[in-house]
Amino acid sequence: MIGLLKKHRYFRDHDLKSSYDVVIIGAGAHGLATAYYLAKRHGIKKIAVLDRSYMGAGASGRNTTIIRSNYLTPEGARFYEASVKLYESLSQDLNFNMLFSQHGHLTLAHSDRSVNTMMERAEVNRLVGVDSRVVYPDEIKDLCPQLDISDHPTFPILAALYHPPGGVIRHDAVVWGYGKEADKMGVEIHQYTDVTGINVENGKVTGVDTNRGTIHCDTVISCVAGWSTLVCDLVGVPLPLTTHILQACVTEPVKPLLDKIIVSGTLHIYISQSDRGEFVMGSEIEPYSGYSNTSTFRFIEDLAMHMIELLPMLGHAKILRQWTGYCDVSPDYSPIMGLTEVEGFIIDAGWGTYGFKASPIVGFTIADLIGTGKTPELIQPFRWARFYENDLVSERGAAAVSH
Ligand code: PYC
Repeated sequence: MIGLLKKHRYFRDHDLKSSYDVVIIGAGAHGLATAYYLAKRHGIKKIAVLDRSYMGAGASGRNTTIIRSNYLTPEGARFYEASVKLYESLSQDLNFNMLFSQHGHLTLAHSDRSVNTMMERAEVNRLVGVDSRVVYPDEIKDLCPQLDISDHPTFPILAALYHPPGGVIRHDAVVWGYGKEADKMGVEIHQYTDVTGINVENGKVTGVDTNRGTIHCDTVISCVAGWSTLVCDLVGVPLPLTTHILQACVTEPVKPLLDKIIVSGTLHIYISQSDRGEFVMGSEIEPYSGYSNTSTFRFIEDLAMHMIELLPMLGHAKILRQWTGYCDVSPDYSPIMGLTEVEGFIIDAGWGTYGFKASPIVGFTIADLIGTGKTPELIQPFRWARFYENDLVSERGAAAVSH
């Protein structure tokens, strides 16, 4: 059994060494992408990626796989556009079929206020080169004949933000692809390795303590999504985040029916159909914060009620399974990335419900930050210091379904 466990299809097991150049905490898509780009672009190969669980166990392995860049702020739209571009060539770059399909993304507007927000997003998107525009019911009907555009729903559809490059990708494949290629370049992935302390001397990181021993290193990156506040507490870096649960579910697989991703902020829902035929559906974050992982019947009831109003044919679909994940929400609904007051300790946190779609560009830019010593322009707006420099990036209007 032990022998079997030591053989992984996409990466090798190693004894934990007493020192590395870089330690990355979290073997999800962000951590593995960072390791991959550090090795590939900067030749840094003495890297340990540590995870207290298995590779991809957290939000990377359980999300609704949506990729898009139609954000509200120029900073957000530019950043996610760079991520979409990396996703477009990821299957080739990692030699791994990611099942990426860019069928288009429609964010529905059911009130004059949200039509205005869609117009503002379309304008910002156009200015920074993101393909999106406002469309009205006749065109919405052509784009997605399954939607009920009549005045029967409680909240009829008035318009939508149409984002043609929006798509879905096989989330576990992103994790496996980055892990496999990072491993090939010498990166060590250590599963079931729990970081219990981060050591600092004279304001500089000197290493980490784990359940398997102490590691010496100059650079530690925290890529642990919903666990960020706990890891950052180990090093005394406070994060202005609250942790909430997000619920989602999938139906049984049916024939291909829906090729657009549909999002409604007013109804707090989003849906896409996977290549396997399942409808993948989710809602907004729960209003209470905490680390419960209990799925609720209320979520399924509310979601089904709203989904069926928009897409009546879903009334026949059976729910196969539901799950919950953790989301860290920052005061301005934008992530927090880059240097901290502790030299050598780098954060990648505050991803709300939109972290998975940022994985490639997070890895790319954090690797550049470490490799060159300079904060890349794309992530400068998301620095931790913005909270006391009064320089927020308010993404409330487009960060997730409910905002
Ligand atoms: O921000 O696109 C998004 C999203 C999809 C599911 C949750 N958030």
